[in-house]
Amino acid sequence: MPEQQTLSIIKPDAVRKNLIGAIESRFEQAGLKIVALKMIQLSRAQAEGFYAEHQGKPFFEGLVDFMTSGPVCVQVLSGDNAITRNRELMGATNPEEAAPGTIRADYAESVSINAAHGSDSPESAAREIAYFFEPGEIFARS
Ligand code: RTP
Ligand code: MG
Repeated sequence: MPEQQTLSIIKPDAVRKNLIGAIESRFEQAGLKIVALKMIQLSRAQAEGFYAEHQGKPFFEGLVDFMTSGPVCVQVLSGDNAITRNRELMGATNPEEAAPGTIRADYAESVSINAAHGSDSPESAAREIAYFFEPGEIFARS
């Protein structure tokens, strides 16, 4: 499997519930390396730009409200097949459909308030990593 990087966000609900360490720990225990990390408060413009693919959908305004409701942790995860691995660790968007033991099954409240984000393709990962991090903020870790 190819070494990949993916963009992960611990969303405001999970930060509020003191789950930062629990979620980061799942990435590390799965063998993904955290190669960049910061806590930030998204502006509305930042959240709208990040989720631009969903502009116009019925849940878009609520999604922006939610993503700006408190600080988030953004991190770049690196490892074999990291994009798919992270999505597997997160589970399905709707926690009622998420496999047992996944982040969303254990921590999400609903399809809207769902604890974590992960890039869904190599193209998304490249765009999303560059959206939050300068190249010099991402570390090579062997
Ligand atoms: P994400 O982008 O956050 O990793 O989530 P995802 O790929 O699993 O799901 P996506 O379809 O990209 O949706 C982005 C986020 O929008 C919110 N959402 N709410 N109320 C709804 O029906 C609904 N659908 C999506 C969720 O926060 C979802 O993670
Ligand atoms: Mg998505």
